[in-house]
Amino acid sequence: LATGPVKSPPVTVDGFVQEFLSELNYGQGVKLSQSTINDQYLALARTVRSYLMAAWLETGHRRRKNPTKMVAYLSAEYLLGRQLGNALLSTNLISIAEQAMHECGIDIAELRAQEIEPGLGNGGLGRLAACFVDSLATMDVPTIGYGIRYEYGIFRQSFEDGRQVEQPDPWLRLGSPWEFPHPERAVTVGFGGQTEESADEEGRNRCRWTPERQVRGVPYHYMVPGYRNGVVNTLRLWSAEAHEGFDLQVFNSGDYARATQAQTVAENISKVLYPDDSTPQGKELRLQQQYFFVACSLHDFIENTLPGDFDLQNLPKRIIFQLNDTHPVIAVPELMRLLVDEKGFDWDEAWAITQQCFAYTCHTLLPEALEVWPVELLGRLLPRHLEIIYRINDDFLAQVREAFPGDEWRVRRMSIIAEHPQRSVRMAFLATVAAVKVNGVAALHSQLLRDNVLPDFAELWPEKFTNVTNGITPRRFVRLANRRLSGLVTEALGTEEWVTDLDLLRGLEPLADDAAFREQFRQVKAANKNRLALVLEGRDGLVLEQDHLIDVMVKRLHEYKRQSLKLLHVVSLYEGVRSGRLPIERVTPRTVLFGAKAAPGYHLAKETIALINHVAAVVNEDPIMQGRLKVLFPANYNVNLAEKIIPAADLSEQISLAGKEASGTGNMKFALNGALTIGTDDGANVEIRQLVGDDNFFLFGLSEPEVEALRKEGYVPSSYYEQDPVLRATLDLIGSGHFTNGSRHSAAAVVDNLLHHDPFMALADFQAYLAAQDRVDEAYADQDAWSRMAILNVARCGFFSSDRSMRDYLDKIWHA
Ligand code: 26Y
Repeated sequence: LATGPVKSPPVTVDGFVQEFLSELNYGQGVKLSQSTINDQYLALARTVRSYLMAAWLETGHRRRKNPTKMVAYLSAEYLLGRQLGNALLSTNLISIAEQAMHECGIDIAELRAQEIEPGLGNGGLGRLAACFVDSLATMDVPTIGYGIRYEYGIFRQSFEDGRQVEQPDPWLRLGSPWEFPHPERAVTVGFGGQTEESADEEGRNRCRWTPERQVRGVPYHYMVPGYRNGVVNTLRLWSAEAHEGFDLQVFNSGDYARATQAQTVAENISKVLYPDDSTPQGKELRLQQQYFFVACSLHDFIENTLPGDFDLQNLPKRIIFQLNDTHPVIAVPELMRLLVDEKGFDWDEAWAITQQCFAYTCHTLLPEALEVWPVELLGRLLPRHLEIIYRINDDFLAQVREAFPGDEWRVRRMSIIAEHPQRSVRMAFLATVAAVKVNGVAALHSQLLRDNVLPDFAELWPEKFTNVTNGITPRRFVRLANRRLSGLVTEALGTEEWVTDLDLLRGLEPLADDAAFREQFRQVKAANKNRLALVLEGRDGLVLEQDHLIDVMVKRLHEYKRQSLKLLHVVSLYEGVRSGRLPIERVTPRTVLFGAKAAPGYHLAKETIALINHVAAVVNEDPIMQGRLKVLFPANYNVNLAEKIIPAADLSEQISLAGKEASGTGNMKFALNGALTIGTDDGANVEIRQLVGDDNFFLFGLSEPEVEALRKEGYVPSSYYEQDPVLRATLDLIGSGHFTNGSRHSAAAVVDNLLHHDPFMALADFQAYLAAQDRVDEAYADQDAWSRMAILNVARCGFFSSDRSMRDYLDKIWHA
């Protein structure tokens, strides 16, 4: 084993060139002169990855020698983003690799652009998992990330006539140099079949599950490098394969389709990421995915990671399984099954162990987003697990009855089994019953989780509930994404330590009052806008006005996030100028940049996308705006585009209805890259505002208690339309078909919904939002004052490092 943290010599440019050429010649089998860009990309990736290999082996070796309590992060999604840049950063090889490629006559930027990002997640939850594993490696916490190696990640979005069209994302088509398959560590997973009881040798009743069919889970390992610390942790993603290839007899008889049918069915399990990130439709395949990866992961940890003679009584001393939302919660009955049915533990012993091995993070507040599985489906797919869930529920409800004698209403409310509208298993309840701790993802969210989502459980077990505010990795989202700001910060602080100790950004505070620093800070932003302009031009043929205020709303498209409110603001400006209400000189030159994917089955979200594109087309073409207002909507927002957009933003739109966004993490990325936030008192916005100060944050809108009060009172959206002439003119212009080629029809879905339903109260917040945007304009007019505010945002947001989130999990939950 190597002794150093990274493969040491040769780290000269010449040495690197030699290694690169050797990878090209002997790894790819091509000469430089004949090589394609993809050959070069693969050779560079392999060269860089070899510098992580020694550290990877060393980390594994060290952990086996000195076993401690590990963290197993169970997540159905990891939205990793491109790997090459991060590998270069963590090995400190950026500059050497750049020079080496230059000597070979290669533009390294072109190679980096060749990489297709693994889009194995939908949005915030998946990206959070990626940030967390980065921090855990950087902090040298023994961690293993478990998940699914989807063959197709989140769909690629394009627009046709402004409407979203989804294409598959074959991210593995050109091969990935970042994954290492380990078929020899494959695991078998069962589905369906029956259970039966029989007596064991000691005459005790034992249950046996005989699955009807089996699937093979093949692990693929990915490196998770720590930042320049010689640590590389493992992300283990499972791929589904047929248990026994195909049926040769049937194949030989000529029925090829039937011969490979079992194979197809098995492979479908890890074929594609579900693109819904809200309503958990009762999709059988999704439940299969969940059980598949969780069963593989538990088996892998217990049989392959623990030593052979390990006494499972001590399991809680060696592992904590963190449940990333309810998606992996079927792990709870699976661990019970392993302990009771396969390892011969008594029920009570097994439950005592299980209850110490799990912790649960909830990421939502929308009741409709809480996963439930119909009993009928669960019983068909996982009959033994359903029995186990019933028994867990019986024991749990007995506990409730004991704590609250005679309160049968409470018992019904708290039952893991819901009876209506159909008998189903409430996965969040199961998770809460099993977990050592239950946490929300921002202070407000954790409070509302206790008060509104799981109040009965919080009453029964107040000490079980806690908060860990989300964070983001400063490596990818500042150091990599914003090299210029990073350089400026390092120069100003005289150290690069901030990359792993983000609280050091506090040292920038005095510089907010330094005119020269403010000027440098503005130059950074200008250069980032320039880079974004080049990206958008090349990728989408869009022209970014670099002297505009860049106003950004990027996130999944959801009614509660209120992209439509942002759109109303845009149209109100345009309508104001057209109607003469608003003198054009009073419009701050502004580009509104949207990025958003809608779940393919989410009608209103897709209509909203189309409407934004229609408005963009008209506003951008109308000479009346004289280049003062532009709307850009590049398709296929993803991690890579985020890394280009966020550093260029002036204004960050975080405008969800208060009480609906659990945390948000984009909000943190913007603030740390020197954008100011216009936002509601929601999710982590609350904490951002507390930290940066009211003067450096544009707050608007109803508070969460006000939302509740208004709802109680009876919310009538049309009354705002009637009372506010600006809102009326704005909605009327959209409704008139002005943006939709005279067709009122295509705007109607959005307008009618706002006027007659508006469950997320966009109209109630409209006036306050416009007033806040006026404050933005006023502040932006004084560039020096604006820069001062932006610098203070950077200086005061060190708290939002995911390193701090990990410390919180370690202290409050894992004790690893
Ligand atoms: C079960 C399936 C339908 C499903 C799939 C994905 C359900 C939910 C999701 C994803 C949810 C998600 O991304 N939630 C976001 O988590 C972030 C990280 O905690 C939060 O910052 C953000 O507010 C929340 O919406």
